[in-house]
Amino acid sequence: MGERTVGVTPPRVMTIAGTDSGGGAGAAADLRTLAACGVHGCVAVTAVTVQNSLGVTGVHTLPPETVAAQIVAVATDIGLDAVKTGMLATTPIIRAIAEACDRTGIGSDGRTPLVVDPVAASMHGDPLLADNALDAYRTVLFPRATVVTPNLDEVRLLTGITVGSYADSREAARALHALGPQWALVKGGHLHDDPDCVDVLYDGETFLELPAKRIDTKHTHGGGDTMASAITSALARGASVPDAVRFGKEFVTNAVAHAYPLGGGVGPVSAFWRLSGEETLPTFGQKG
Ligand code: PXL
Repeated sequence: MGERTVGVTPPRVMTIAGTDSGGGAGAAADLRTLAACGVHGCVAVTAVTVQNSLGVTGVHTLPPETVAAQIVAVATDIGLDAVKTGMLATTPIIRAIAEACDRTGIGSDGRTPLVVDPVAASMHGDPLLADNALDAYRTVLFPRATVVTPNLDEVRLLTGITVGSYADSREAARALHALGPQWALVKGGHLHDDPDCVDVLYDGETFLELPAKRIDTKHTHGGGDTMASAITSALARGASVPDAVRFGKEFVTNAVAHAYPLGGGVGPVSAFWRLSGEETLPTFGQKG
């Protein structure tokens, strides 16, 4: 009795992301997913969004040097086993992140894996990225990425390719890979005619097609963030990129299946599916 116990440090993951005041997407979705995947989540905040289930009504970006300082402070003390980017907002922020990654061994030099989810807009179409920042993604961040994970809208913005078939997905994966990441993942979730949601993963040599059954729900807020975070957690555990992507795909498919309504608009996918059931939680006579 009275003995102190010290736990085992889990793998450490940083998300470089914006906040969503509604708690559906961005850093909140990332941290929920990282917790559900059993890794320690750290955050470098890039921007604060004023947001609820109906959309984004304001964005306040942080100074690029504050974003970079968060990365360096964590990497040089706590250490990081994998890093993920989400909403990065502006070209100066992207440049500052790249510099901080180079200083701390994050990215394609092979030390700490870097997952780049090139967030451009909310699912309501609200812009989360300056127009001129697409080029910074292409030329600054993609060459440093272990894997990039755009959805089809982001694919179109980044490559000019409108994907309507698997052949288009492969062409887009080739175009994305040519920008320098080790792997390109073209997600099929936005290909609404496809009952299989096939994602295409490409390393410059081989295409892997990853299907998952489409789940019929409008509540998919934070789905991309959740998938990329689950992928990042697996990389932090030492998974290969194909295994990490398979894990992320299964994780987000379950999260979409457990999505819940919130507010009057679009609800979030739920990383809670991974946690043990309610019977293990204490009851406090709570309402509802
Ligand atoms: O899901 C993409 C995303 C990422 N980050 C923030 C967001 C959103 C979508 O709304 O608000 C902060």
